[in-house]
This record gives sequence, structure tokens and C-alpha cells, in this order.
Amino acid sequence: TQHHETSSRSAFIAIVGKPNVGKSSLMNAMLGQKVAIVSPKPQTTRTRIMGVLTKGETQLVFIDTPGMHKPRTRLGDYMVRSVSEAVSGVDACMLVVEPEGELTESEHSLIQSFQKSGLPVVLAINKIDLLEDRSAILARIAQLNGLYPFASVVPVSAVKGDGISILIDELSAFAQEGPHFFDDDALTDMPEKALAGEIIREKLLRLLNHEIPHGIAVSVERMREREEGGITDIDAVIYCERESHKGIVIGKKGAMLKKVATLARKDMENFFGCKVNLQCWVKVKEDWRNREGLLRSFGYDS
Ligand code: GDP
Ligand code: K
Ligand code: MG
Repeated sequence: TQHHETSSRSAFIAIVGKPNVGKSSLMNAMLGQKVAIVSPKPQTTRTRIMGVLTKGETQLVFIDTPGMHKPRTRLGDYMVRSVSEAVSGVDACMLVVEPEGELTESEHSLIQSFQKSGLPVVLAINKIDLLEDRSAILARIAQLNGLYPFASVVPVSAVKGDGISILIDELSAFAQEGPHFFDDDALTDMPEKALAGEIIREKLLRLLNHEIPHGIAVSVERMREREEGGITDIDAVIYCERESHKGIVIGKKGAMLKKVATLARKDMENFFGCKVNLQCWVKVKEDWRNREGLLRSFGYDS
């Protein structure tokens, strides 16, 4: 029998860092597609999301984690646990930090956990577009290099796209010989229904006031392509914690819900590559964040 020499390689990479540092934005920038939702609010990313990037023989599987924070609810607790689960068993970590300022306590404890595990870590200094004086990057690199023997340090901007291909190259160095775990054209492990729900949640996070979005969950009840093809019907329920929140989500004469649904539909059409007919309903489910059964029905497996 003939022996086929395979050179396919893959690496699992956990993306970690404090909330809002740009973890999801960086993963999306590397994938060239918005897979993880992004917003200026902490706790935007609730579950572990895998992003898949295949370039030639190398497949990188990114695990985008929720930021570290002190859990106050069962959902928060789940989010923190999914960070530590994501880090175990990966080939390397990518730690994302701000371009300036003191490191937080949670960042220091992450570095300590690297020290214990001896995990290779690529440090991404994100948001360098915000620096007025680019030469400040050198001092930042020197400061951070003193804290851990990082495999490499890459200054990047997820928003401007600076340094992204260097980052991909650095991370590719950790790929091990072996099969690809996903199809070469896959972008994520997230089921399409969950992705559609996340797109709606992102619009809500962007358009609504501070207090409400964390009390919101989206459940996509139906997603079906019509027989004649070309159009996909998507039915989604937006759950909020209070009757008063429901009014805000719907808005005056339904204006807010319409805006959310229009923006979400455009993103879905772009992502799924077909026309979408999106229907959204708003329901009240009090205190859903603390009820495990409901958490599971929203897709947060714990
Ligand atoms: P995460 O919580 O770490 O996943 O952070 P996100 O990816 O959700 O980003 C948080 C906020 O930072 C969003 O408003 C992003 O648009 C913004 N952001 C992310 N990367 C950059 C960057 O390179 N430059 C600037 N100026 N903003 C960024
Ligand atoms: K965020
Ligand atoms: Mg995120």
C-alpha cells in the first residue's frame, strides 16, 4: 500500500484578555468575517465561540472567550468557567491587552496562570490606532516582556487591520501536524440559529440603553429556507426581564424593534448569502439569568 505523506496542520488558540480589549474584534479581523459580535459593552461575548481560519495546509481554530470579570449571576458564573475551560488543552494562547495603562488584577492573574501552565502565549497589543505617539509601543513592549516570556509580541489594530497578517503568521507557528478538525471553508462551529440570535443581540446592545441589554436573550425559534429557494424565514424571540424593558425594546410605534430587525436582517443576508425574512417578537421572562433550565434553552450549556 502507498503511504501518503500529509502536511496538514492545525492549532487551537484561546483568545483571552480583559473585557472590551478587542478579543472578538481581533478574531473577526483574522477571519475576515464577523463571526463574534462586538460592542463597546463588557460581557458582549457570552459563550465560547470558535472561529476557524484555514490557509493552505494550516487550520487555526480560535476560541473567543467572554472577558474575565467577577461573576454576579449564574450566567456570569458560566462565562468565567468557560474562560478556564477554553484555556485547557489549547496549543497556545493569545493574550490581548490595551496599548497603554496599568494592567488590571485579572490580567496579572491570567499571566500567573500562564506561568503555572507554561503555555506558549502570543501577546497582541491591540488598539494601537488610539496611540498619538506610536513610539510609545516600544516602551509598552519592554514593560510587558518583563512579565512573561511571550513567544512573540505583536502590536495590532483590529479596527484598522494593522498587524493582522503578522499575528496570523505568529499563531500559525503553533500548528501541529495532523488532520483539520473543520471543513476548510468553515468559519465557525456556531450553529446558524445561534449565530442569527447573536446578530440580533448585537443590534440590541448597540441601540439600547445601558441597563437593559444584559437582561436580554435572543432565541431563534425557526430558521428555514423556502422550498422555492433564495429566501430564508427566521423567527426570533427577544426575551427581557421586565415589562418596562419590553416597551423600550419595541419602542414608540414599534420603531426600535423595526430598526433592530432591519439592521440584523442586513447582517444575516450578508453572512448567510441569501435573502432573509426576519420576524422578531418580544417576551418577558423575569429573572431568566438565574434559572439554569432557561439558560440551557438559550444555548448556554453548563
Ligand atoms: P472584547 O470584549 O474583548 O471581545 O472586545 P470587542 O471586540 O467586543 O471590542 C470592544 C470595543 O473595542 C468595541 O467597541 C470595538 O469596536 C473596540 N475595538 C476593538 N478593537 C479595536 C481597535 O483596534 N481600535 C479601536 N480604536 N477600537 C477597537
Ligand atoms: K465587548
Ligand atoms: Mg468579545
